[in-house]
Amino acid sequence: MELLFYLWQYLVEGFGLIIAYVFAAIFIFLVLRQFHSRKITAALVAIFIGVSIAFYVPHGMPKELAYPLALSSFGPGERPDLPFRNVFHFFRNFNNFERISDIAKDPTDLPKTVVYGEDGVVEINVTTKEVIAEMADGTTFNYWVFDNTVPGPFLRVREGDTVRLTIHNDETSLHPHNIDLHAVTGPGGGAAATIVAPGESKTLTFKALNAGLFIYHCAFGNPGLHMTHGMYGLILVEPKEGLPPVDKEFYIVQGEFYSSSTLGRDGLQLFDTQDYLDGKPQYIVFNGKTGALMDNMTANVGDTVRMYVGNGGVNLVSSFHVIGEIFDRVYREGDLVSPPAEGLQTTLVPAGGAVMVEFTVDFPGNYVLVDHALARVDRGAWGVLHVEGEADPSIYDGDIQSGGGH
Ligand SMILES: [Cu+2]
Repeated sequence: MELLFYLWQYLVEGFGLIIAYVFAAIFIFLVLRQFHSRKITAALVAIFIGVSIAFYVPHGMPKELAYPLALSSFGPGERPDLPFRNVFHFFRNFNNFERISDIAKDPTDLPKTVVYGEDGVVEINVTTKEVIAEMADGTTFNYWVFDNTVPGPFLRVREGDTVRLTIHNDETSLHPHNIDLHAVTGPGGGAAATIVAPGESKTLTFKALNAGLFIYHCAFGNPGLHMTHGMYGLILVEPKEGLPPVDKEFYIVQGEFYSSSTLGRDGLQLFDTQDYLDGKPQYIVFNGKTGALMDNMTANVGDTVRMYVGNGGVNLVSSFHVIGEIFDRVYREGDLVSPPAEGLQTTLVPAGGAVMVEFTVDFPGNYVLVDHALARVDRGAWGVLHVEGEADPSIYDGDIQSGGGH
C-alpha cells in the first residue's frame, strides 16, 4: 500500500498515457475508415502506433524508469545505472528499508576535539545503510548513507595519528559499500580493504600522514552512483599543533541528486542515469536535503565562525559564498599547511574536495550561504546563519530583513 502511495504519480501518468493512446488510436481508426478500405485503414493505424512508439521510447519510459537497457559506459568500474534486477529487488525489499525522519546532518554535530582510545589510537565505527527519507516535503528518495545522515559523521583526527576504522554494512542494504578516505595514503584510500557485503564488517588501520580537510566517500562499483545517493562526508586531519580555537564550528557538505521526475514533484523519486551522465541534477543541496540549514546555525556578534565545507559532487564545482560576509581566512581546497588566503568573497569547493573558511561576525542579521552559481539556489543550495547581538551603525546602517534572505 505504502509503495502504491509513493508511486501514485507514476501510475496516474502511465494510466493517463494509456487512455490517451487507446482513444487517439480509436479516433484515427474511425476517421480513416470513412475514406479507405479496412486494410488501408489498419495499415495507417499500425503506422501511427509504430511512429508513436518510435518517438516515445527514446524520451519516455526508459528515462522515467531510469534503467536504460542499452547504456554503454567506459569507466573502470560498473556502469552507472542500477542493474535491472535491482528494480525487482528494490521493490520486493521496500518495506525493509528504514524510514529516516530527517536525513540532514545537523551542521553543529561535530566533535570539538580528537577523541583517543586507551591505546592512543583513534577508533572510528561507521555503518552503511540504504534508507528512505525526504528530500523536500512529500518528495522521497532512496538514500545510501554513512550512519543514517547526509553527509556522514564528521571524522576528526590529528596529523600522525593512527586510525582504526571499522565499517559495517547493515544487513538490509541491497549493495556492497566501502570507504575511500582522501586522508589515507594507500591503494584506493582504503576502498579495496573495506568492501563490505550486506551484514559484513571490516577494519582498516591507517596513519594520517597529511594535515588537511578531506572528503571521504563510498567507492564501490560505480563510485559516483554511490556518492550521488548520499555516501560522503568530511575527515579533518588537524595539523600537529592543532587548529586555533574559534567560537563556532559548522559542518556543511554540498551534494547533487538525480531524480527521474522534475524538480519539486511529490512521491518516491527514482534515480535518473541519463541526467547523472549529463550532469543535470534536479536537486543541489547542503546536508542532504532542501531546507537542511534553515534554523540550526546561530552565532553572536563578535564570534569567530569556522565552516568546514565539502562537496560530494559528483558533477558540479561549488562556488561557496556567504551573502553579507567576507571570509577573513580561506584554507583553499582544505590546505591546512600553507598560510590561508585572506579577504575572499567566494571560494571554490571542487567535487570530491573541501575548503575551510573563517570569519568574524560583526553585525546581527541573517547571513545566507549559497552556491553562487545562483540557479542552484532554486534547486536547494542555500542555508542561513543567524547572528544575534548589538548592531553597530558605524559598520552597517540600514534596514535589516529578519527571518528571510538578506
Ligand atoms: Cu556505497
